[in-house]
Amino acid sequence: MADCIFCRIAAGDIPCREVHADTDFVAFRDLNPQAPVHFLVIPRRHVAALTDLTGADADLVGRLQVTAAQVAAKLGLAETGYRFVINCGRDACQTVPHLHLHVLGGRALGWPPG
Ligand code: DGP
Repeated sequence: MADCIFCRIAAGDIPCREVHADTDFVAFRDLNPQAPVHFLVIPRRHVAALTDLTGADADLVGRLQVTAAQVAAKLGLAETGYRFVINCGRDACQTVPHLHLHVLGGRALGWPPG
């Protein structure tokens, strides 16, 4: 989608600090990091939000999480741990309407989240 910022990042039209790229997913550092390590994993295919997923997307979402875990390990987070976050919609503060998985680590994270 031409007007989607994450589609444009996936297409290479907007620069990012990439940490992983393959046929289906791109991972890059968050512009506004909330932890010493904070990256996003997105599917190249445009999906606006969790609410748009169907059963046909189960494999995509599973591989999204496996990819995120592998990148987290590559960045040294496997031993100390990390958190996955997917914000969906207004109440969860989703600001970019392209499905993205936040991976946060590198410090002790508080719980419950705000
Ligand atoms: P969310 O609130 O879940 O929609 O988070 C969107 C995140 O995307 C937010 O933490 C900031 C990040 N972000 C927004 N625009 C850009 C961008 O152009 N580049 C990068 N690297 N991150 C971005």
